[in-house]
Amino acid sequence: MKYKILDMLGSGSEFVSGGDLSKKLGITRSAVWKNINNLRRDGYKIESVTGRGYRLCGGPDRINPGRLEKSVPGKVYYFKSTESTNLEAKRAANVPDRSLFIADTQLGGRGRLGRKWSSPAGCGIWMSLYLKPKIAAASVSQLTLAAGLAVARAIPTSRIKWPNDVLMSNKKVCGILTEMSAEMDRVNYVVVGIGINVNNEVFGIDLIDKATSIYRETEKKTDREELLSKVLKEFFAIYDEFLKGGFASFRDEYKKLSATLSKEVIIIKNGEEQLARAVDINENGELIVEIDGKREIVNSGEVSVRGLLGYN
Ligand code: BT5
Repeated sequence: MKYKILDMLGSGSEFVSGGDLSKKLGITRSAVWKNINNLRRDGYKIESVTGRGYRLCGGPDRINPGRLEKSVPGKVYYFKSTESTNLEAKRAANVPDRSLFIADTQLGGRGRLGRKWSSPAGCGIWMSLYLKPKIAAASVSQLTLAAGLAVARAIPTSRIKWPNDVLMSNKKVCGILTEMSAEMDRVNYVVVGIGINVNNEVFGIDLIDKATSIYRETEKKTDREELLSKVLKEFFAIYDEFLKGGFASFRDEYKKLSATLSKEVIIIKNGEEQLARAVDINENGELIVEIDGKREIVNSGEVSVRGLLGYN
């Protein structure tokens, strides 16, 4: 009930009377009042003025799993603190398709190739989607691109660095780690892990040159729950299209938002660096580069791509 009240208070610019809330929700005014107090205890700032009603002035900087349920077709699993949401999703057995694992902080957040992902409390979105797509294992890496596009749609001015980063001002605001369990002929499940730096004010010395947050770029705090609902909405819309039409269904848009195309890049394969120019992303989601005038296909699993200038 308290989340229904929250929805009715909406984005918070207008007062909503206690009478209206009680009529529309079919509860007594004292039940409204109790729920409002409950929300205040959760950290929501709700103003009340006699004769006008209630107005939402600010949310808690906290993720409320109950509010997310309507954005997730499967189940929501929330952890105040855990090692890694990707690990939680992989360890879980028999969870419904399209479930969400989300944590306020990760103690052992992971990037690709055993790298670490910094996931401090109270400021980011650290989440994993558990999916059971009926697709070939070879297409699973395209889900990383789908997630990148979903995040880029949700964060104005951001661009996608192929294959798994989203950038703002050429710095990494989001990283994606897709893992799967598959047999020869079928995919058992896929876990798409997404980390977004939302309200981070500071980064450690090791990250400050390459990482940023939405807050550092816009100087405004973002409601994490709102952003998360946007990302989920975009992701599931792209995912539905992907299941019908593959990567081709979002390739054009992906290319438009690419920070990698038309750039000089360094391809790092087995520790060897090669200078190349990124020219296209093909129908399988692979990067096409030109090296000494010759076209080559770069598959996301085998290389790192680095820009010549700065991080992108
Ligand atoms: C990634 O790997 O970018 C994938 C990150 C996936 C994180 C999510 S959070 C939820 C889920 N649960 C997990 O345990 N993981 C997923 P990669 O391309 O390998 O980049 C890792 C590198 O990014 C590190 O070596 C650092 O240089 C840098 N890095 C670490 N933390 C960062 C942060 N918070 N913001 C930006 N860059 C970061």
